Amino acid sequence: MAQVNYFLTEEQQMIVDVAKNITAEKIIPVRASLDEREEFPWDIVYELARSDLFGIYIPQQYGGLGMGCFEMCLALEQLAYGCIGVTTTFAASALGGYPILLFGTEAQKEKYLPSIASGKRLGAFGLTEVTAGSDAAGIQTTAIEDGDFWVINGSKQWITSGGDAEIYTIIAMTDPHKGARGASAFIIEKGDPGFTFGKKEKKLGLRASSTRELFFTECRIPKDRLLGKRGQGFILAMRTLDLARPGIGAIGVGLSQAALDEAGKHAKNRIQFGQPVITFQAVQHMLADMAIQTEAARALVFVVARTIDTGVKDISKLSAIAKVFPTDTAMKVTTDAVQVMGGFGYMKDYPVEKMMRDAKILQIYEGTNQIQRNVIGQALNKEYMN
Ligand code: COS
Repeated sequence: MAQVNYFLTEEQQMIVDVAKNITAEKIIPVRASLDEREEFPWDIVYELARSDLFGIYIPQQYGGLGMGCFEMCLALEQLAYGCIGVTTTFAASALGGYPILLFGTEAQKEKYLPSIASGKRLGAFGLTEVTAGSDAAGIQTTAIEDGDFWVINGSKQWITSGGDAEIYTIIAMTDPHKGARGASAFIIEKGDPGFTFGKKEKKLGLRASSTRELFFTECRIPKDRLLGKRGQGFILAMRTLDLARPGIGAIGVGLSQAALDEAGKHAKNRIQFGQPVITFQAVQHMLADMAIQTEAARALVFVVARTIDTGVKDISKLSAIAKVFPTDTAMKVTTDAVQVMGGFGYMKDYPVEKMMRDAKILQIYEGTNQIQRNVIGQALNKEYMN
């Protein structure tokens, strides 16, 4: 049966093959136990590090592979086919790396990017707080200049890889009276004085990924840890998320494909009324819709990622579109996979119940799908005014 041809180069096909092998050999065999025990996947992190995948988007001069958003999406889809908890650990490191790549000085890039590219140190991104999530400008963590230092006070909530990552890009208010324009970004290292972590959160899904609070109590960091200009923190966060959101779409595609494959194989083997349930039109139509949506989501993510890699400006709308559709699709497809498998689907003996639990976060993190629709709506509003 013909498959869609995405015309990958040899290098891109290699990324797919490497990620696919890691998924088959290292992720799928342990995903249920990582989920059950809420275990951080260090062995898989080391494997990903050995494979050079952490450096896909990082220029070669800083130890990376010098590729882009599209190749990240290729890898993320393949890894998500196995487990999106593990994949989120991988993606979150890039979320910590992108701001340094986009806004870092030469010295900051040289200091931090090689260890993120090699996977020796994991990156993380800290924006969300008790008072700020969707309202990214509502943060209350402060950074005050004190001689040659910045002194940071406050906390960050639900930070992926919090406590396990070593390099954090965080946003704090340097000029609170200026609102969004009073926010600045900083690089924080694990071990900085006054920087501590909360307990590991217990979650519905994504249980292989660690999530903790970050606490800053008179946390003193050298002046040169300011990332970008003072007051540029909000824009830095928005541009980082613009670059990362198609990757979340790609995770949705991988997860949808995995759920579809599980449901399809099961429907072929499950006999009811004397015949495989896949021969019933009711089941076929569900599988058909799952296949249509998954392929459409993949095509969308790939074409948006490739467009971003051409260097176009103002990608917020495209990036939001590439996050919303595949992640809404993942929620629908995983739910339908459970339905196709019936009682089996609901049992922990089969992987689709985990897939359905995991899918929910995709509609929430890196900007809820309601916020994405706001971003798209506001862009349309601007476009139609002209
Ligand atoms: N790129 C560059 N600049 C951007 C931008 C983007 N993607 N989005 C907004 N800006 C600029 C605006 O142009 C505006 O600049 P001016 O002050 O010069 O006019 C400034 O930033 C403020 O923008 P806006 O008024 O639109 O900000 P809002 O507070 O209304 O917030 C949303 C906009 C809701 C889109 C933003 O807060 C958001 O993305 N929230 C979700 C954050 C998120 O993803 N959280 C999840 C946790 S992080 S993993």
